[in-house]
Amino acid sequence: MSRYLITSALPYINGVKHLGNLAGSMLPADVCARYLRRRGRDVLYICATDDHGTPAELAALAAGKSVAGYCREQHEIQARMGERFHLSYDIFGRSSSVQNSELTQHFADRLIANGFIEDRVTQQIYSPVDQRFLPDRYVVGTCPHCGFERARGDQCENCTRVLEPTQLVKPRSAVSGSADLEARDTHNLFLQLGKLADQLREWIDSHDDWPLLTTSIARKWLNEGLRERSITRDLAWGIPVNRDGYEGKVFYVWFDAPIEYIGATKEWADMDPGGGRDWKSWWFDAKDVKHIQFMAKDNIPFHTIMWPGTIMATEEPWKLADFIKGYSWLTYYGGKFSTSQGRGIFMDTALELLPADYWRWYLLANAPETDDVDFTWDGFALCVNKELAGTFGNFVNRTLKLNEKLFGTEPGVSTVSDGGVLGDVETRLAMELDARIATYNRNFEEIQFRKAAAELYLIWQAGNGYIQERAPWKLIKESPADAAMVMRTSINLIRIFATLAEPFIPETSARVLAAVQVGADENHWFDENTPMLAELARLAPGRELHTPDVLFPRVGEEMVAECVERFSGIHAQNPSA
Ligand code: B3M
Ligand code: ZN
Repeated sequence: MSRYLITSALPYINGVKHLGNLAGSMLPADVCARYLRRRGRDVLYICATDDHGTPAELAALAAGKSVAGYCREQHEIQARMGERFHLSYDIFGRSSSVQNSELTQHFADRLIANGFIEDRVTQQIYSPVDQRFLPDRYVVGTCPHCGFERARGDQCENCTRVLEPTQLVKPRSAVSGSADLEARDTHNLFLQLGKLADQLREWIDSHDDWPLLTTSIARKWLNEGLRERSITRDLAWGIPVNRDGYEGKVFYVWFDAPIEYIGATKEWADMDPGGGRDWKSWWFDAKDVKHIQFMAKDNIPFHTIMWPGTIMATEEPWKLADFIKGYSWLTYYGGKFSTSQGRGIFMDTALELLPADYWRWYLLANAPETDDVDFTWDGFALCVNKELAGTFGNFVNRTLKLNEKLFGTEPGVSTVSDGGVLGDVETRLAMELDARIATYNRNFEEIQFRKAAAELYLIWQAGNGYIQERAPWKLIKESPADAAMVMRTSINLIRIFATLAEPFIPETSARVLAAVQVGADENHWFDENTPMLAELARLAPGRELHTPDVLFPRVGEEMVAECVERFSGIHAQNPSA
């Protein structure tokens, strides 16, 4: 049986992430990990902060802190935020760890030994006003391809083309805004990606099951021709290059960041006091491992070209991705979520407004899987009010309240009652569940979580349809035994719905299972082979039930209006933040 290695793109260290970051990487990776664990598979879910890069350096400077200290603090903040969103990482590591530093040196050594690295003198932009070399992304100007005026020197955010800062029209420093820039000679290590082009193309071609978004971006890069890419920088913050003549240089953040997938696995192993965790077995010659990566589309070039190219150039059997799931953008009222402009909703403020499950559900049920998806507060309220409050929440609360009314023992407590046998309506319901749950599982296996969420919603709806059709509040007068059976069936549906919902809304799922007193021993997943008719009678008469408070209070018009106003992005900040 395969083991599953799941990674989500590593969030940059500087600042709390916005919902767009969450939607395109950490959240779907979490759902994937949760589903696979429920299926009894051996799963390792890796994430970490991407600690290096100039944004971290500049943010620390602005905060008047040492970069290392700043990163330590920010890591804590992001780790706590992940917990509060119930992201079930096995490790949330740091790319500035010793483990990653050692691995990065190893990778670079292999690349050099295997002849894929060239030392090259280039001209680098130097800013006399800032008294430093400016990394590519800190030179901004007009994109030569699409005319976007705030293109960065490494990549145009608008057309996603990769750039060199010298290609920009009207370049200026992003640090000071100074247009007084000069080119100075420096030398750096360059990875000769061109030598790997055939091997990379073959690898991409061998994965025709990948999303089109992923393969089309990879092919666009291959078709444009792969140029040498520098893997070191003239900077202070980063992993130092341990070679004579490279003093004052560090590895490029995008060189060491993907290596941290492995580095974090080593951090995970090193944290185990028993020493029983074998990090290498997940990555090196790991033929039994299925490696699934999640990321937003701007990260796809690095994961389909640069990172696999680096692995290939080591000529060692490091694990390549088996599946790369890319996501389009979540936009905010048609524009980008912007950290720098404080536009949109960030993980911390989101949780001040509503519990994590509201956000998890919305972001997964509306994931930008093929096209961009636009967040609006109206759209958000409509979705959670209809699907969470009106369907799942409503079914659970209404069923348990009714059971209390019909078979209650004391306020808030009732029992599963005895009497009656499953009839035709229940058989039909079970058949519908059999079919839908098969689809639901297939959606997960195919990494189509948006489709899975849509299916789950239909499953929940079947519950409301059932209780409406059977109307136990009327049935109780004609046939108390049948009413008891319908209520028992509905309570079993609650358990089924909550179990199935766990990958999406784990907090509520646990709450509901606790209300119907389903403990870990009884909490098994439903697969393609589970006969659902038997599951409809699983929770037997006599079980005590606790009616929970309303699971999902509705998001009202007032809150929508307030949020539209509050999160319009008027809080302009320092562009480095
Ligand atoms: N930190 C970019 C991002 O957060 C980058 C991903 C690294 S994955 C190895 O979107
Ligand atoms: Zn452009």
